[in-house]
Amino acid sequence: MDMESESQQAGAQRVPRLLFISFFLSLSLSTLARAATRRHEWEISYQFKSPDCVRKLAATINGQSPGPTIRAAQGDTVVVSVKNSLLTENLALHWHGIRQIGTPWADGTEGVTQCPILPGETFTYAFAVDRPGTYIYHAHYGMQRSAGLYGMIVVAAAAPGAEPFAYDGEHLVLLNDWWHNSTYEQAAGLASVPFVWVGEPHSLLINGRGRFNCSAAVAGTCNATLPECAAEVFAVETGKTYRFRIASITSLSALNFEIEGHPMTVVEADGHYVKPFVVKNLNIYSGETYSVLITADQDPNRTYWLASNVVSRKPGTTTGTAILSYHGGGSSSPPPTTPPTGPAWNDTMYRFQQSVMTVAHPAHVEPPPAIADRAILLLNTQNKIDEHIRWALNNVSFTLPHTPYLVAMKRGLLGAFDQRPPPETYAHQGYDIYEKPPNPNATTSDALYRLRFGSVVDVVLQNANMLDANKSETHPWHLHGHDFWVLGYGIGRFDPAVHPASYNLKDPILKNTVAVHPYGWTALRFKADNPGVWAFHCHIEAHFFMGMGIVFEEGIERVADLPTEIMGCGKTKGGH
Ligand SMILES: *[C@@H]1O[C@H](CO)[C@@H](O)[C@H](O)[C@H]1NC(C)=O
Ligand SMILES: *[C@@H]1O[C@H](CO)[C@@H](O)[C@H](O)[C@H]1NC(C)=O
Ligand SMILES: *[C@@H]1O[C@H](CO)[C@@H](O)[C@H](O)[C@H]1NC(C)=O
Ligand SMILES: *[C@@H]1O[C@H](CO)[C@@H](O)[C@H](O)[C@H]1NC(C)=O
Ligand SMILES: *[C@@H]1O[C@H](CO)[C@@H](O)[C@H](O)[C@H]1NC(C)=O
Ligand SMILES: *[C@@H]1O[C@H](CO)[C@@H](O)[C@H](O)[C@H]1NC(C)=O
Ligand SMILES: *[C@@H]1O[C@H](CO)[C@@H](O)[C@H](O)[C@H]1NC(C)=O
Ligand SMILES: *[C@@H]1O[C@H](CO)[C@@H](O)[C@H](O)[C@H]1NC(C)=O
Ligand SMILES: [Cu+2]
Repeated sequence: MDMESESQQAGAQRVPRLLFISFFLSLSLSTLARAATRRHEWEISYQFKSPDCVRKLAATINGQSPGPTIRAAQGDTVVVSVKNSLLTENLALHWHGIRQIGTPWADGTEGVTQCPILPGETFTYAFAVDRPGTYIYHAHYGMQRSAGLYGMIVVAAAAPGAEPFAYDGEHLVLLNDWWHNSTYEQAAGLASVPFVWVGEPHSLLINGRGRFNCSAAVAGTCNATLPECAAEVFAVETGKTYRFRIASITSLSALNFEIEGHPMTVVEADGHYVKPFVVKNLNIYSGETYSVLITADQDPNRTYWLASNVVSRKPGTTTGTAILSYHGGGSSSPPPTTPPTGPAWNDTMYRFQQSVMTVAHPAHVEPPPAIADRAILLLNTQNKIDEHIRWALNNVSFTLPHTPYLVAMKRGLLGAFDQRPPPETYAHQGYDIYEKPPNPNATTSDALYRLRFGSVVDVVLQNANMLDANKSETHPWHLHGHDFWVLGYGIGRFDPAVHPASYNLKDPILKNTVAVHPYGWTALRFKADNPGVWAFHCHIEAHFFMGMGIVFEEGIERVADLPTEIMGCGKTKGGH
């Protein structure tokens, strides 16, 4: 049961004691006085689902995929007890966009912050939601997220009127892509020689609903009249303004989202208020969230499409659709038009411009530190290791250790991972980002970047050509444990002697996920002020699986005693 309950500091004894005490210390008394605790009890199991009318096993939360929405208010504590009933599969759940200040063990990143939750076990996550905004949760173990384990977190502002915009009603839009192949099939393909690629998604889902053409499905697996795969209907009333909270949890696809006939004013990105701008449609990358406002000012006697289209890769998937319905949702008839098809999939500059336009709301600017203590330049390349296709950063393709870094570092288990520091930079002057990698060979490593506590760190992500000629993809990079300022974007080769002069230090947006455009670069800055160990990786499920990530450590000595619940795998004794 998803027994959500609120209690004013009641029931603390139900949280594992260690988790709670450490967590308690990190909260101020004034916050405690008014904060509520939002409790959820989740059971994770495989069930037959037909999200796009085709029957497939999906990993569900209390029988649902997407899982239940977590609703809380700023300053609340969220407690989710997760029972793994997957029978033969481990599990970990990540709270995407929640910084886990004081609770680094609750980040839910298998191999980084915890051991996996074993079948039959229950693990309790407890963390504060310290900022209002739109967030996501999802599995963070293997490619489990693409099996359907995901949902939304909505944190309301603590005080009414605290937000720099107003609206009459709210809707949630959770975008995803979906395959009929199992995650095991997909992962085995990625790790095979020769490489087997699953291809473009079979469908695009909006709030877990899509539509596959049954005549193309295996006989007996597809039923187009199932209520489960009927398009979601979003109800509006004439003259009112609605906030749509939009999140993308795609495994692969960059998406463009449009509400036919209703321009959108972008007001929030990843939990931060945006200097409002109006778009006909919104580009959204995996791991990003936005809030947009629309006004219901069109002919109420017909319905309108909500449409999700693949961009950045040559699309092979039908538009994902839902329906906007006036008169409070009176009609669910399909609109009389064809669904919007979005911009040209290869129009990089169209997407680039929206990225550049996303800056902080004038009344909510948090200026970044003027200079950084350290700059890390990361060249993103596709490589080969022992004939396997991998992704690498500065020639290093990431692998997760068996002992979570948080445990290994706190307990001094030096043999648990590669102790050599990974490369800070690459030969940027001589590297032609438009050519196939001259030497595609790379190495694998589980080394991590150790950051001085409190230091200011710049990261520049440089995109490049893949193993195939004339090909460079968009990568949405996500940082755990922090938000970063987005200082700048470019297309072409980043030059550390030139481009930092053009950084936006005036009103950059803070985000937790950002796009690196094809053949482009993106520059970020963050403060290493959250004690813990934090993953930073491409949010494309296949890319992270193939090594596209790194890990940061900061202030490990300041992390409180770890809960034993996160331990029990890998090395448990010190030495080499
Ligand atoms: C996905 O499933 C289809 C149909 O069963 C199969 O032909 C294809 O090889 C599978 N792809 C992968 C990567 O396993
Ligand atoms: C479904 O596929 C069949 C066969 O390929 C095609 O004739 C039909 O037009 C398709 N239907 C839709 C709604 O796209
Ligand atoms: C398809 O689903 C509908 C609605 O649940 C059901 O009435 C119908 O029997 C199903 N068709 C088949 C062939 O299973
Ligand atoms: C919608 O339908 C109602 C009732 O038929 C009619 O009075 C109204 O004028 C129509 N509105 C528009 C914009 O066509
Ligand atoms: C996009 O691809 C089409 C062909 O598919 C080509 O005609 C067009 O020039 C391309 N546009 C851009 C911006 O590259
Ligand atoms: C990667 O390693 C190769 C040698 O194996 C070297 O030639 C190349 O310059 C390195 N690339 C980067 C980006 O460091
Ligand atoms: C890359 O590695 C392969 C085999 O591992 C080797 O045959 C090849 O010569 C290497 N390429 C370069 C340019 O060193
Ligand atoms: C890549 O692009 C260049 C320049 O646009 C062109 O000359 C070349 O033929 C292309 N190569 C391939 C394999 O498409
Ligand atoms: Cu990627």
